Amino acid sequence: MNNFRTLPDDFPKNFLWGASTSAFQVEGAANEDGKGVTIADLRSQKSKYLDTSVSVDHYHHVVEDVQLMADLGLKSYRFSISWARIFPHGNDPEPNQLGVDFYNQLINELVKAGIEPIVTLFHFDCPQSLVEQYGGWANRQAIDDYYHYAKTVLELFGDRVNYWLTINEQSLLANVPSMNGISDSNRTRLREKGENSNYYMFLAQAKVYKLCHQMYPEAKIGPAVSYMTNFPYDHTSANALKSKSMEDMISFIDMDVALRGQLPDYYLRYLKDSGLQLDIQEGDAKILQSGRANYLGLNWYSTSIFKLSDDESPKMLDGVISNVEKVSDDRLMNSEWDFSYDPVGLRFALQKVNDRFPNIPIIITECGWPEREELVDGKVHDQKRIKYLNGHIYELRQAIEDGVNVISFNPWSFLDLLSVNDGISKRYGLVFVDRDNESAKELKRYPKDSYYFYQEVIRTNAKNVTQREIDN
Ligand code: BGP
Repeated sequence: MNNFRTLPDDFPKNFLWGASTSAFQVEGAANEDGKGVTIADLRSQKSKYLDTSVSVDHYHHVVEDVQLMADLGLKSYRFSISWARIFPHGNDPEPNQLGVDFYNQLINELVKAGIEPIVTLFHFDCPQSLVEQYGGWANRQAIDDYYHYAKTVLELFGDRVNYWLTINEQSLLANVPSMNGISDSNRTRLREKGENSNYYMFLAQAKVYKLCHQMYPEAKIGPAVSYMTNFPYDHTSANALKSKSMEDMISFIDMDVALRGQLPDYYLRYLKDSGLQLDIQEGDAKILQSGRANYLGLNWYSTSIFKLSDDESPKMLDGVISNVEKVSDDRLMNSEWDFSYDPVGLRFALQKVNDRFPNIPIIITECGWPEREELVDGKVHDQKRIKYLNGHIYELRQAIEDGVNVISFNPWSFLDLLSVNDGISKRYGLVFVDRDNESAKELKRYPKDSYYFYQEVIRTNAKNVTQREIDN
């Protein structure tokens, strides 16, 4: 008798081909229908590009946008709920009905079109009021307020949502505390606040994992983790170790806590070496242990090469990563924004995750290629994005055939949107939105060439992706 499992030989029939966005990056209507101000709103106002007030106005184009998704053939759509649209101050006694109505409309339109909603609860947009009230995530109180918000959202929409993501790219929020509205003039105190916000976010999520399993035993819930695959500059052990420890601190930490229910040793060592104290209280360990994720969302874009540097000043994030220098590799196709095209890196990354957590279900929650683009006669010939998609889908199939349990692929982004720091000229969309940093114009939507390429991927379950490389 053969007891070995049979490896899959292609994408499964029920594979969820999707696309991804987040609330503040697409919705607009930042001050409409009772929504409260968020940190993302304030950060965008300080940017030299455009702010969140209109963005690409998905709030008022929701029916049209879901129709475009349906025409594309999407099986899933990953988006986020704006906490401050549900609770304008983050912790109001009652939810804001108009905000609830908006997400009901969106979710109902998706369900009607046969598109599975994949919902992120918190994507870089902490309600500003929580920062004013008590310092936001730098305070333990945020655990209860996030829990209350998540519970409300699970109650409101859980009958139609099977996939939940608790926090998007927590490690980024922890290491760049200003993204959560956390500040301090003293650098060490700022890092300590950042690490405590990290700890509180772990505790808050553990409580929400547990709650979700109780409320909806069939649902899947997990973190959306930023996964940058790092390669050492050379084969010296010192560079290899540095590159590994960066991956641990930026990516695996969020997976390890979510799936193993405890703080990993490499993180405790980092805290000790940096002289940073966590606000650990009795009962915390039990909370982390008793609430675990049951799948992973991975945001994966590209690979990077790092080299140890003699310069002590932090070269990456806000202090965690020091003595390191990013080295560009001219052998790869690079974008203006320092993204490299390295699809085999995705397969490699997925194998590593699967080695660490065998057979864990994985959703690729982001993966995408930025370009400056212009509309010519109503068309956008985004050949590089097609090359990017083709290469990554090709390698995704390899990973699935390796035995990695990938169940869904959601490229970033469904439509052009507000990038975190670079306005709308850094476009990722399958659908072009006719606006620029200066003017909202008419916000008309135009499917790009990549939209039609991806439509064929979905229609054929990727049978059109036969070559590792296509020309750009
Ligand atoms: C991820 C974020 C997204 C998205 C993407 C692209 O880190 O989860 O929100 O913006 O990166 O980054 P950027 O907007 O900086 O180009």
